[in-house]
Amino acid sequence: MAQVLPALDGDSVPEGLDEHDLRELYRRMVLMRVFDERAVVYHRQGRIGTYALFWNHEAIQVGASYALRDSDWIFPSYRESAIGLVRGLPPATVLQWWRGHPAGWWNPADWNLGSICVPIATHVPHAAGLAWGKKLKGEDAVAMVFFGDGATSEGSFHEGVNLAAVMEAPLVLVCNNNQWAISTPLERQTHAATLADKAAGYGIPGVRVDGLDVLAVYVAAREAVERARSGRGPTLIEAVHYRAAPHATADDPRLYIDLERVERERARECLGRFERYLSRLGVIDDELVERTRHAAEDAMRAAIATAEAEPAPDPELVFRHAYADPPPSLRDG
Ligand SMILES: Cc1ncc(C[n+]2csc(CCOP(=O)(O)OP(=O)(O)O)c2C)c(N)n1
Ligand SMILES: [Mg+2]
Repeated sequence: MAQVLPALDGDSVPEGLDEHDLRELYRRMVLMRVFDERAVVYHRQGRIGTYALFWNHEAIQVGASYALRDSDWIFPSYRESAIGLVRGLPPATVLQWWRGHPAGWWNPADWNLGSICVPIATHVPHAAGLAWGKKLKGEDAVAMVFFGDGATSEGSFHEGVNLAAVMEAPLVLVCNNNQWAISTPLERQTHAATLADKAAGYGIPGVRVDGLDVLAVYVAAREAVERARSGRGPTLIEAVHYRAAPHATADDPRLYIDLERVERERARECLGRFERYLSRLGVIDDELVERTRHAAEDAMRAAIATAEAEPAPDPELVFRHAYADPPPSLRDG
């Protein structure tokens, strides 16, 4: 099993990244962080529905997706609901999704971005199939699928990874190991020492990486993407951290989580850690930090206004794609 060492605690910059890349990674992380923080506030104000927080998962989502080209595909779970923002998907669209409005669904082919997947792991075979299809067509695009530690217990996970491995499909599997599946801890999920170890059973490489280190995640993803693109098949990346926010706005983790551990994890949160590293390197200063956060906050203010200005959908839409011939009870009702 390979191990990618964290880079942030030193001052080294991974080969191939320049100051522009570092600032862009920072901008994306701030955008995601501000989206998440504002979304929780909008939920509390009753302006969006139940919301799955991704606070402190930004390093995984931004680092891994930075290794992709726009022509590559991303398959998100609900935990990565806003990952399209890194490609310019309007935040209003994602807020619409959390409002349950049809305007929150995009055409995946417009952004090379799958729909937000709520059933655990069912998008892993979708991603494997798309990746295999790209290979069959002779295109050089790869697919990257995000899922949680709990997803590795699902049949769909096994089916998807196995298919991709056998077909040597260009797939990168990113497991966000936050060590909880709602209230089920990792040790009740698997007897394996690590989730990356599961890769051996499929005959593919497994990599463990610090999920709070955006650069380490990026380096691991870049290697996996290169491997996939050059026809050497899938890689399983296990990005390890510890969930430091509730599972979702409907959850009260105080009933089951180790609160002292959460406090320790919050002190190591990924954006502050990257910010300190970039300041040490002289890549960002206070003015840029302020400007970046304000730009993200302005974008979110505009996004919620746009989302709320959307007219309510036609209630008949619920039935439009459900029945070719509506039953009499609905037709006449
Ligand atoms: C097939 C299926 N079973 C059960 C659920 C209910 N459920 C929602 S989130 C969740 C936990 C998933 O945990 P994990 O895969 O670790 O992802 P995380 O939420 O930690 O990012 C479960 C069981 C579901 N959405 N889909
Ligand atoms: Mg989890």
